[in-house]
Amino acid sequence: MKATIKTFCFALSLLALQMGAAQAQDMSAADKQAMLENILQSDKNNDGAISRSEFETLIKMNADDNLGRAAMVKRMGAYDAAFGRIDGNGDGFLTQEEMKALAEERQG
Ligand SMILES: [Ca+2]
Ligand SMILES: [Ca+2]
Repeated sequence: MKATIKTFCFALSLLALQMGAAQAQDMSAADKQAMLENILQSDKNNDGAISRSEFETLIKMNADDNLGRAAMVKRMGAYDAAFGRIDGNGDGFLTQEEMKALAEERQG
């Protein structure tokens, strides 16, 4: 198995990011599980980071499952905007650190 603890921790950080503080309380356990599975599946090369193409896959899977804000991003085709907002250093990959930074951002 190549799905290591590193990958799992990465998935959890992304999960926290996508749920957001308020949405976390509204998501059912089934929804959380579905999103976690989507995250693990979207990191196709298991490098612990989400590339731009992997991100689009993830958003589409989440949108199909009606998770978080993914449906809105998909409907608007706002992949670049959503990705760019998370990719703090602009290198084209979403790392754990970047997703933690965004997850810790409080809106409003
Ligand atoms: Ca990857
Ligand atoms: Ca980056």
